[in-house]
Amino acid sequence: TAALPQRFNFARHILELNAGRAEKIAYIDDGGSMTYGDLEQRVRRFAAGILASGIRREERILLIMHDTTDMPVVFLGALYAGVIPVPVNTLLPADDYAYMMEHSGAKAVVFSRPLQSCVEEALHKANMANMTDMRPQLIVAGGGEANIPNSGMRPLEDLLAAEPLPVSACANTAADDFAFWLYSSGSTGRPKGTVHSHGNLFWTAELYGKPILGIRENDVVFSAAKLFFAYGLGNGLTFPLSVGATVVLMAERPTPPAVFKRLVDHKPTIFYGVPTLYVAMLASDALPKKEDVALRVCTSAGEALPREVGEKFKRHFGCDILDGLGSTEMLHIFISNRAGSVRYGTSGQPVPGYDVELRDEGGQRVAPGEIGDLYIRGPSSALFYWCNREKSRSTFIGEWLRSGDKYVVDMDGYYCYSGRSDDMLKVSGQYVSPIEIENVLIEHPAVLECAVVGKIDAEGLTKTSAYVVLSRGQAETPALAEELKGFVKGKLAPHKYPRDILFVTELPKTATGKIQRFKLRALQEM
Ligand code: 3SK
Repeated sequence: TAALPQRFNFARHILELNAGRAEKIAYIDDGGSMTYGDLEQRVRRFAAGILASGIRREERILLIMHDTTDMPVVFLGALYAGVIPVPVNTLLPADDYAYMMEHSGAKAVVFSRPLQSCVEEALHKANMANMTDMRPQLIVAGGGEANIPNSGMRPLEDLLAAEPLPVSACANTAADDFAFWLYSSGSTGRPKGTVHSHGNLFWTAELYGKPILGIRENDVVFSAAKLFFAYGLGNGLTFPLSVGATVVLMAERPTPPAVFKRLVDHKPTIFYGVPTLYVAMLASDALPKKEDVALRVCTSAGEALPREVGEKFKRHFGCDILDGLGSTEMLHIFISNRAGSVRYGTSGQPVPGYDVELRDEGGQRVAPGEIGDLYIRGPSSALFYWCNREKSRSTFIGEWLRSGDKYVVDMDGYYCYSGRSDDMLKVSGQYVSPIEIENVLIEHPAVLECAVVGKIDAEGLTKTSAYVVLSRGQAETPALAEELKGFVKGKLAPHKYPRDILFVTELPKTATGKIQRFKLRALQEM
């Protein structure tokens, strides 16, 4: 493995590494392509532009950006300047952005033009719209009408008109300096600002991208997971740019037809997906033939890939899906299957460079075949959660990180998912807190009490169900069930609404009134 110097700026490292590839295409998006030469110029221009806007080193900028060529330019440009990019999910409601603006103290928000009204609503909710001292600068990406008079909004192209920041002015960061944040969800409370260093990006490429994925210069990669996810960031930025490969980006939602179009038109050799998408792809009449794509290897993460899904995909395309386990806190995958030794239905074996332990409640290691809490140690671990000492202390324990997952390991060292230690659910590869959904449902006047649990569907994937006790006089109707789903959809990110609403007359509870979710889960299996 390569060594990491003490002074290290990941963006500078990437630009230097690809200095001999000026003519090679780095990114292809829906509107065109960008060479490595263009990437270098635009990264350095953005770095100069953001510093000229008065944003200083270590100040945060929120990125609410679709996957277009602007996204890697802004992310790497911020790193180059020593400014901290905080990419966030583009599907969140304004409430979440308002929280993130306040919590991060963002000095600027760079957003894709279609998200403008949501960003403006968030500023109002955060009470920042008219507060000139706190209001972040607004930078809009994606062309269209440029300077909107008196709006306080600037087009990204304005910043990109700056002279490139000289290499000598690139932020002389340490490998351990704060580089960027990603927000990670928890079962209670607000998302946690997970602080990562420049070195962490380097290590995910060295430990997973190159040796496990086997990514190389002549690969063309396409990730259904967007760049704002830790999974997508490694897939579509860290790994390909660490070897000079080409990346296909897609701004729209990753539906099977949208994915098929990219697989056929651009012939990626590496595709990164999540289990729900693989299931939907395999069920589609429009699934391309093996001869129409050029896949060499695929990956899956986010939730466990059901064995049948992996096997069916392999039969159809003749190409393995490497299922793995990663986390926002570890930045990418630390347990993975690998080519030549895939065992479908497992997350694979620890990635060399990471240590994994399964422990019982007393902190002792459990034997193979027994379920334990998963702890990980490795060089890409986040530094801490911003402004959240309690959660930082209970997650980052010395050199180890408590993942919150339960796992079992077999005698051959393959790890198999056995559920969460808390009540969190993973739906479509994203964490969903049942408590967050319950808190919304309970706001509806028809709902007296409720509890949300996960249900494994026929494909082996988790879907959410809400058990609802109605207020007196409310009739249990299919229309009310749909209304409740719509009510949640209107207030939370789209992946969070419960797929089933089940009306009950009471919820099972302990003597002290705690809802017994395990009883509801058992009901689901009957
Ligand atoms: O969910 C996962 O398995 C994952 C994988 C890679 C990076 C980040 C995450 C959360």
